[in-house]
Amino acid sequence: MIGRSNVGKSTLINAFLGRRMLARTSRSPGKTQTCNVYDVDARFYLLDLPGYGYAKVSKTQRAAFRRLLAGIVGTRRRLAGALWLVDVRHPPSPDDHAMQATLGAAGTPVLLVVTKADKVARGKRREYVRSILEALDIAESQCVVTSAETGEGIGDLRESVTALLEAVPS
Ligand SMILES: Nc1nc2c(ncn2[C@@H]2O[C@H](COP(=O)(O)OP(=O)(O)O)[C@@H](O)[C@H]2O)c(=O)[nH]1
Ligand SMILES: [Mg+2]
Repeated sequence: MIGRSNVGKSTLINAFLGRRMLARTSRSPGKTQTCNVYDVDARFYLLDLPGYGYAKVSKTQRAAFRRLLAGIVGTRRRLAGALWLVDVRHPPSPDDHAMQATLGAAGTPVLLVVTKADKVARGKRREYVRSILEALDIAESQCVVTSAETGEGIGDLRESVTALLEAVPS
């Protein structure tokens, strides 16, 4: 699971796992540079990567992040895919495009997870999501719209993750 700092990653992990305050939501974006690993029902591992795109991060930290990511998408076997989070309200940033290029180059299956759907009015939701999909050239079938606040899309996300796991060659 990967996304810009503050995109709602920790909150979504908690909603996904159905537990509260397991993944800590922090007030200091960009600080967590470790990869948290969750064993989900002994079925698969969910990797919680550090958020990217936060300005106040040192060059050393950036390099460490790139190595971590390269190790995960480049050499790990049986990686089912990347859950890539973007905030419904924000057009994709240069950092997002760079992340897409990295995942694409590695051939990692990507599921785009749009977060914080509750932050835009229902009537405008489709329009916001469509413009993100267009900017990233991603198909609707490769995308899940979620809100950890209301629980919207969390069931769909679980189903999409199951589909990714089932597609892993054994
Ligand atoms: N309204 C709303 N706020 C959210 C949602 N998910 C996360 N947030 C808020 O967004 C901020 C960043 O969330 P966090 O999970 O710490 O982001 P992270 O840096 O990506 O791990 C926090 O203030 C959360 O309460 C959501 O679905 N809806
Ligand atoms: Mg977090």
